[in-house]
Amino acid sequence: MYRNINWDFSGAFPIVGNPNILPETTTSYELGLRRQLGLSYRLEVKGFYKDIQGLIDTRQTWIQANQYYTMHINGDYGNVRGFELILLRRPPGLFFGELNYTYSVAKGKSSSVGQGYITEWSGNIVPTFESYLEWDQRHTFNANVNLSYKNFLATMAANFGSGTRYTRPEQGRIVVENTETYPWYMTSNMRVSYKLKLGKYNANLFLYITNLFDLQRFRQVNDLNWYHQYQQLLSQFDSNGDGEVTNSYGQENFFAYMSNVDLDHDGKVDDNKLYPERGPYMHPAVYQEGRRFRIGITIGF
Ligand SMILES: [Ca+2]
Ligand SMILES: [Ca+2]
Repeated sequence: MYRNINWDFSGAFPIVGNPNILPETTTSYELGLRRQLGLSYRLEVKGFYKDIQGLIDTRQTWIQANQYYTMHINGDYGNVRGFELILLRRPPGLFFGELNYTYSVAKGKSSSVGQGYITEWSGNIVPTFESYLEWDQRHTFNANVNLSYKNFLATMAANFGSGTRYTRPEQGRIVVENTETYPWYMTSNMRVSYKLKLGKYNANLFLYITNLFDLQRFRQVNDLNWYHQYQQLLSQFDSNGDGEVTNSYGQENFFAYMSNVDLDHDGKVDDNKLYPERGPYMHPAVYQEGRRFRIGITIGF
């Protein structure tokens, strides 16, 4: 808001604040239904609709033909809608915990405060139509389940999210944002503990496992252009969508695909095209950390 309040235009692509800027306004509606099922279960269904007006973006103002500045304005709007299902089981009992699922769609004109600025700075045209917002994510599912028996407690927490959005690279000057999706992502942790007495002390023996299913998923890629190129190529040739192109769709199709992805001619898809998320030089750090075990004991005095 008060950024560059002295209107200093000495740098390239100056950007100034706007003390007249209004707060973003959100109108949200939520309709929910909560139902008790027996003594220990509860089911909740919620629908939500949220309109965000006056999302802050930037606009260019031209002083002379070769000089302009960029100012923050209340330019954009967004809209989030969806529903949520929650199933809860209270302790005590052998099993207790919570499951929840959310379906949501987020659309609007700009995902972040700087997006318009970056778009104009790179010489592109700011779109005047709606697209998916960067944080649009269709499905999320969370589970937190406990198993409790005598001195023994096991807790599992898992979060699943369908793919988040990215913008297709190299679209020319009119950029349609966030039409593409990354694959789904999941985290899963488990903690198992056993309470015991050590003399007069209370002790807790535990095993903590992160990435329980040892998944190799990613939420970002090393080189977006590279990733998008080979992902597109695969979906173009892989008619059954299992991630592989084989001879069974016809040799012509197979060879056309291989001529793009087997550049060392060893008959196999090159690694950097088989795992395009790792980029041309096979960057290893795009994935989530592998499964890990930690064992420990806590003693209470
Ligand atoms: Ca296939
Ligand atoms: Ca090869």
